[in-house]
Amino acid sequence: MEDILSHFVALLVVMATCDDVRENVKKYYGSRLESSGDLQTSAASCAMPCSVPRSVTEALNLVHPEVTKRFFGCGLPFPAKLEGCRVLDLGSGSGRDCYAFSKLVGPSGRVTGIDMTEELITLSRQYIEYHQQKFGYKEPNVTFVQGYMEKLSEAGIQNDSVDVVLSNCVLCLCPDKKAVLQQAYNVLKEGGELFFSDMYASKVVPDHMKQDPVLWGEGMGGSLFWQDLISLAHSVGFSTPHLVSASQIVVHNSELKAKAGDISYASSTYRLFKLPKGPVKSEATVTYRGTVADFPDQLDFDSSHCFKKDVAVEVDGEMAAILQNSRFFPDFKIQMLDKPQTKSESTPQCCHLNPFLLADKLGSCVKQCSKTNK
Ligand SMILES: C[S@@+](CC[C@H](N)C(=O)[O-])C[C@H]1O[C@@H](n2cnc3c(N)ncnc32)[C@H](O)[C@@H]1O
Ligand SMILES: *[C@@H]1O[C@H](CO)[C@@H](O)[C@H](O)[C@H]1NC(C)=O
Ligand SMILES: CC(=O)N[C@H]1CO[C@H](CO)[C@@H](O)[C@@H]1O
Repeated sequence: MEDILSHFVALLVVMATCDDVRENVKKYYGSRLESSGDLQTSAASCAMPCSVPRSVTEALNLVHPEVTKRFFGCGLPFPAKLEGCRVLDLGSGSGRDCYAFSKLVGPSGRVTGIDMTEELITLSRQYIEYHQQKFGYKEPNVTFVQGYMEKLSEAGIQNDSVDVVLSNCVLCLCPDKKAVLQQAYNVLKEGGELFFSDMYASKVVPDHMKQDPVLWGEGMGGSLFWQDLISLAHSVGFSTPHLVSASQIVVHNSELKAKAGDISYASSTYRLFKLPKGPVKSEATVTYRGTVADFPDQLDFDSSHCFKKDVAVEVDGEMAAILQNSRFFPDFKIQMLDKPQTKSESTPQCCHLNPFLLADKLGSCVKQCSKTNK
């Protein structure tokens, strides 16, 4: 492995333009890495949050082993209530998540995976019929498109056409993150969401680390400082990101660890909604009806909102707007309070959105997961 790495580094000159960065990433994932075990961090093995709905585990277990072998994600971007949804997976790779989504959206839903790396698109397409038969569908509901997620309309994805955009460890490889978020926002229908897992840094990653091709390929060079996601999301029109789950990433390779210095990394999943542009949002009292599949007693919406069935709770204006405008609308009784949004919720530190704090809190559970994955 060290051999492959140094050979790989020798092949590359300093990356200066976006195109160079992309070519580097294509090589890294298209031909250098044979399987997830070749990655230099624990990103892929620490992906499992503590409790995963059974339907998700079952869907993942049905995916063909050749597809799963080339899984390079760092999380589990599987929101509740995907049935019937039109979903788009940015940077779909070998297609593991897409095939699991294909099962979860059911025959009336549809899944599009987009990836720029030809080897991976070719690999993912080889298993379309296999999964169609496995899931008992009359026709396949999944397609794989080769293209760039910065240019979704060129790839044939229309504006306002997608219910849920998903992604697993891709934004950290991408130099222009704002462009990607903007594209995701444009193709989403109003009320739709971007639900994605990615790597984040505990502080802004300095430029010299971005120039290092292996650090970039591992996602360590291009990871966003987690707080920067919040301003980026707002700048393209999304609601404030809600933190769903997080775990620490362990860098195994000592050379890379030294290069990272005092920066630590976490893998985390956030959800961001495309809400109608409207007047001031009002707080509300909301009651979960217990109607979302897999969540009869409690809907774990994010790390700070777990809605218990038939228990009325007050939520802030943005959460109220999310429930009112998204696919979760039928699952809640919503009573608007005539109180304008109070400012107290959005402290500048955003502790409730910090993946490093959440990862510490969930620490014992992460250990369990890494044990079962070894
Ligand atoms: C770390 S891998 C993750 C793949 C997949 N999501 C998974 O979980 O296995 C990153 C993927 O993103 C793709 N990718 C990176 N930048 C991209 C871009 N700008 N447009 C499309 N695909 C991109 C790469 O080709 C690679 O397959
Ligand atoms: C999609 O929406 C964006 C933002 O409103 C707009 O700039 C762009 O032209 C639209 N693309 C197409 C193909 O209609
Ligand atoms: C992307 C894709 O092929 N979607 C198909 C999924 O299945 C439905 C119903 O069978 C088709 O209408 C879609 O075209």
